[in-house]
Formats: sequence, structure tokens, C-alpha cells
Amino acid sequence: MTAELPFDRGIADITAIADFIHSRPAIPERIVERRRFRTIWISDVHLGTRGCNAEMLVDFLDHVDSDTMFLVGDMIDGWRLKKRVYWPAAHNDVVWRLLKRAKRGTRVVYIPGNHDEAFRQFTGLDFGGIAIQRNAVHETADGRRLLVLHGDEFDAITLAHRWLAHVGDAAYTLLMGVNRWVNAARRRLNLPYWSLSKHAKAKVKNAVAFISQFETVVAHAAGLKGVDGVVCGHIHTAEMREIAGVAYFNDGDWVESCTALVEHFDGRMELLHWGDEIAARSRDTVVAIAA
Ligand SMILES: [Mn+2]
Repeated sequence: MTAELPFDRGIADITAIADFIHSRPAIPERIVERRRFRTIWISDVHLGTRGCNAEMLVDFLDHVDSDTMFLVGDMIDGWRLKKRVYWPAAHNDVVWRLLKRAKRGTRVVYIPGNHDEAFRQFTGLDFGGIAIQRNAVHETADGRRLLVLHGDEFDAITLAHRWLAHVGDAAYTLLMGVNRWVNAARRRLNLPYWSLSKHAKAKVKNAVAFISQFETVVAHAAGLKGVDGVVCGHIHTAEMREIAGVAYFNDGDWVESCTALVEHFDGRMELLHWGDEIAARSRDTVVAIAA
């Protein structure tokens, strides 16, 4: 099922977005008690590509809420959309839910990445209640200052772009295709979502080296800026650790890991792996039926 783009292939018709929330989502909003957080960070959704797990993100958005939400870049894959339009209804549904949140009073900050860099020209503007910024400093409930940025700023000095170059290449595309088939089969067998490329990536020594170099460079740069920590995305690898006295957080992605970073109301940070959350939920249902 292919839906109408909420805007005309990119940003030309951005004003149409204001009317877009008056439409109805293809996947109706689930009326459930939402887990509340002080802050939520997500990134690397890559709407407009087949790799995007839009349905899982829709499920996530229907189960959580927060005072502030940061969209940390690569939300829409403009590079892919330029080549070929791929925009199923579920991708519209993600945009619809984000706009709806902003309308309901969540402070939504969008920090475009390299795949959606076209939005960077709108830095300082606001569309549908979503503020577009180049980066941000977030203060946690326990008083830590965190620099929030996408992370491609460091491509020139890290080897991450070499790993990321693979993201666009044939081998990775094939791997993602296999990943989709494996998970379609697992769904039919009622097994939880499983990331093939995540497991492959962890096994490839070079990928591991690129990732740890990226993390070190980003944490070091944040340290020089005098903040207590940094939140980024870009390398599709969720992480939460201390690097040379700087708290490094990466919210992961919605292509492979389906992860989000959240801040609880006491300032405690946590990485949510949404595949695991869904699996736990269906286990609970099975138990409830059995009981
Ligand atoms: Mn990126």
C-alpha cells in the first residue's frame, strides 16, 4: 500500500504538513496507557527506504510519551527518495504521530542529519510545532548538560564514513533484504524481531573499530565543549557508556536495532530495545491467556 507523500518529494511543499494531521493514520492509534518519560531521543529512522521498521516505530510512539522529544537526524532518507519514491502508508503514519505529539504539547526538536540535510536550511524555523535546530544542549533532571547532535559532523576525522559507505552499498542492501525475509518468517512463527546485520556487524572487526573510534572522537569533542555528555545517532549503534569522563549516548536506529534513548523523571537514562519490549508484551499476553 502506497500513501500520498505528506509533502511533495521532500520539502518543496512543506506548508502542506499543517493540514496533514487532520487526516487519519492508516494504522489507528492504540488507546493504551503510555509509559511517560521526561525525554525521548530517536534517530536514523530512514523513512522512504525499505529498511525502515516504520510499524515498530508506530508501535513505540503509541506506547510512550514525554515532555520533550528529540529527533536526532536521518528521519527521512532524502538520498534514496531522490532515486526512487518508496513511501508506504506506515511511513506517513510516523510523520502523522510526530506532528500529533507536537500538537498535544510535547516539545519536539528536530536535528536533521546527513540523509535529511535538506531540512538544515530551515534551522531556526518551526513546522507543525516541530522546532528545527542544528544541535541542542539538553539539561537532565539531575543537572547534567548533554550536547545533542546527529554525528555526521565528525565524518571527516573518523573512519565512520567508511563503515557508513557500506550502508549504501550492495552487500549491505542484500543483508538488509535477507534481514527482512528472516524477520517476516520469524513473525509468522511468532518469534521476536531479530537483527541479522547487527549480529554480522558485531562480528566484523573493522566495523567494531570504526564504531569505537567514532564514539571516542564524539565524546572527546563534547568534552572540549565543556558539557557533561553527548547524545548522537548516525552510526546505527546504540550505546550508553562513559568515555574519558564524558557520558556518551547513542540512540541507535530504526533500521536494525529499533532502539530509543529515554530519560526518566529523575534524570536516569535508559536504552529501550523495542523488539525486546514487544516480545515481553506478547509473552505477558500468552501468560495471561494461560492463567
Ligand atoms: Mn547519518
